[in-house]
Amino acid sequence: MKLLYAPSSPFVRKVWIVALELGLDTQIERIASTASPIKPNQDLSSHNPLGKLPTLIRDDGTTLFGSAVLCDYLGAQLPGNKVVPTEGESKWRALRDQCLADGLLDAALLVRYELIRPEESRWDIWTDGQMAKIVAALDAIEHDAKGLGERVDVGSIAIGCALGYLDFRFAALEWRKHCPVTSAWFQAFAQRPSFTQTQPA
Ligand SMILES: N[C@@H](CCC(=O)N[C@@H](CS)C(=O)NCC(=O)O)C(=O)O
Repeated sequence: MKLLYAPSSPFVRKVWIVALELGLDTQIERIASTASPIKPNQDLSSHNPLGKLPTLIRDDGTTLFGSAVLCDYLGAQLPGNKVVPTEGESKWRALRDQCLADGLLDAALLVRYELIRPEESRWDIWTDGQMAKIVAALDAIEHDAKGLGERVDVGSIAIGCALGYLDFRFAALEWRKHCPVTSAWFQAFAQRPSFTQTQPA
């Protein structure tokens, strides 16, 4: 399998951490790529019509995209694993947390993409609306943070990647000040080798 990736992408990071935690990383060749909403990458678009990363090229040449789909696909290679749970309440908890963290990241990327615009075309109300979504997602994460505990599943991994991205691109937000329980959890979780090896660059 080949994973088209960019080292700064939090969605790529989530997929790669899932691969590392499942021990599937050795079966995946990583190919550096680029993605931009305004400068289409023809090679990437030939594999993924949305032109987004991550994109996975399977051994038979077919492609998968959408980081949640890729995590599901990797999980399906090792039935019964706990990283991508497929049954019971642990499945819904992991999927919900992944959706929450991915939504936070979608809002964060929209804020970043707003900065691509010429200054006179930027719209503060739009940016404020996306920032409000980030804060609301953080509130929800903090509300349930005690439940994160020792969990290492696609939901807690997604939350870790979202927090790591805020540290990387939104340090001024100082999310730890508002989220003490999450902050304590993240301090320990971020020590995992899968996290330290995938620091955004
Ligand atoms: N929902 C997608 C989001 C992926 C995404 O937005 N990736 C960014 C890089 S972090 C990208 O490719 N952006 C290029 C674009 O929006 O055209 C997923 O979960 O994979």
